[in-house]
Amino acid sequence: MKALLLIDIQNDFLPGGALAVPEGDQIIAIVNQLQPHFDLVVATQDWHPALHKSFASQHTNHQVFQTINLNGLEQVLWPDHCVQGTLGAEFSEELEPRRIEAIFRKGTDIEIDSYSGFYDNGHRKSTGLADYLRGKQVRQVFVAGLAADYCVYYSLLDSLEEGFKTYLIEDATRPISPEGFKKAKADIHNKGGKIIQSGALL
Ligand code: VGL
Ligand code: ZN
Repeated sequence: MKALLLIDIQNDFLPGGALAVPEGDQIIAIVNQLQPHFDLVVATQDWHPALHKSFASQHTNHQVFQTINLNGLEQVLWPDHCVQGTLGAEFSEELEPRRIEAIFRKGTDIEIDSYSGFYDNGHRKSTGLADYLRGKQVRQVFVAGLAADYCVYYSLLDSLEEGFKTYLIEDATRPISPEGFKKAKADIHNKGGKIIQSGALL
């Protein structure tokens, strides 16, 4: 079975949002076109408590996009984003919701960030996504969404590590930093992931 994994297509990651990814809105039409071509569509939702420690606002004398050590892990400090229950945390209204069979929320623990849809950044806690996919007989995981160099990238790494044949749909993602995305793609390729375009699936 083939699954389409939609990462964090939420208002705060779209133009006008709190942590807007440049051109993030341009992936949505492609994602909607792709959905009927999969056996299973699953989404992740970045879902932070208001006082999450990945937010620069929770650290005095620190700026947004600075890096700190948070409980032993390197942590980029983000603007407040995807706060539970806010409009910014909602999926884009343009995203077709009807084929999404399950939503995996992440970033809910105030003390640790979670880029991947599978595990937190310390690999301490699982979201259950890998077992869910295995339970549905999924062998191939195709990843799209935002942001290419953070949550999409870390989800791809975990998907590979969990043994799924893993694909990045390149034109169905956008990065925060183009340089970061370049490195991420090289890493994914080196670890056995495939980088494809949506046209190959339509
Ligand atoms: C993300 C930074 C912080 C993402 C989430 O979805 O890529 N990036 N939280
Ligand atoms: Zn976040």
